[in-house]
Amino acid sequence: MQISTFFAVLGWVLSTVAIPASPTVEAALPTSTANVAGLHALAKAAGKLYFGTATDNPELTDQPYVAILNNTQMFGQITAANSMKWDATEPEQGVFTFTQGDQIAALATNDGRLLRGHNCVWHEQLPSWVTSGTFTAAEVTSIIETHCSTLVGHYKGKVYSWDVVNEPFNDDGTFGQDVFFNALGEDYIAIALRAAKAADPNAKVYINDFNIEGTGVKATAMKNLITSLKSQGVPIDGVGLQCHFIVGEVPTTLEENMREFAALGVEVAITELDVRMTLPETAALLEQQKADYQTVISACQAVPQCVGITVWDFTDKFSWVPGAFAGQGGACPWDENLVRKPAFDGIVAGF
Ligand code: 9MR
Repeated sequence: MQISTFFAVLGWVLSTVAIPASPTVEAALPTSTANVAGLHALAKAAGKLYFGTATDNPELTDQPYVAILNNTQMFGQITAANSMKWDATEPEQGVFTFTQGDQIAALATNDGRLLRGHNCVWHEQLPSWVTSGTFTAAEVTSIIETHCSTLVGHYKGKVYSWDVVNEPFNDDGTFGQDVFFNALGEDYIAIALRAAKAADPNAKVYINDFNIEGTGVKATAMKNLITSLKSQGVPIDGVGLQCHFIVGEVPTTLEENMREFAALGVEVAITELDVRMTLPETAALLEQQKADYQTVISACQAVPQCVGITVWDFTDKFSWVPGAFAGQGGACPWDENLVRKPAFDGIVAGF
């Protein structure tokens, strides 16, 4: 056999034989080909305030990761994935710890980047003193006010926007039953927003949720809440669309929905973008994921009130997805080896 024929046959065999998952196959998957200075630079050039990422304290010992994170052309905004949450910041009543949150804040502010605060009031990641205490409505009010004003006050002047209330709704558009709602009904939302705004009047106060990215009952519930808050004079500056999507399932009404939010007089941000898939990754899945990322960026691009986009960490190495959904992953624009995926090019194309 001629040597060229041999290689042609070998190439055919390699391209047709299903090889079990291994580093060899991963290396054969398509990667990014875009040659750009950075995603934040593109976002700015496109008129947006930022392209950013979530990050977490344990990740900051990973030097190759940090090198990408600290590229201010790539990421112009940072969110703490965990270290500004209630369990991290007020583990005992009245005892506040900001060391971990400050480390994330410094990453942003030392480099002149924007910081999103995440979050003041949420039914998850609460310390047990909040969830297992027996409190009157007046006490819960005071607990919310103390937490929000101390947390937001600590970061006063450093935060572009706060997710003051996180995930208040069930998927059917009813309010989640948590320690706050059970004591105060939906009034807890206004209490938190007012306390946060008073603590840092220059920070935008947001409500952030998932499954409100497309039109539907949950998005309608959020719109009704925003309308109601505005009619009562409660501060509300923005709505965060988390955008934890599944490959091939980006809502077709994303742009229309963002316009409807904007029409209420609030800004919109994409706060926690990732696009997960059932593993293993394949070339076809990565191509669809690229298209999905592009769809999301394009929708934000089309709506002037969409101020920016945050990915919920940029690498599969540190994604929350595999820990939350068995057998799923691959959700981020960089792979586990910090190699840019086609999804990166989807983001570039979206701008
Ligand atoms: O990324 C966060 C992960 O490390 C935590 O274990 C998890 C706990 O619920 O929270 C993750 O972040 C969530 C965010 O705060 C709110 N929206 C959903 C995110 C993914 O769960």
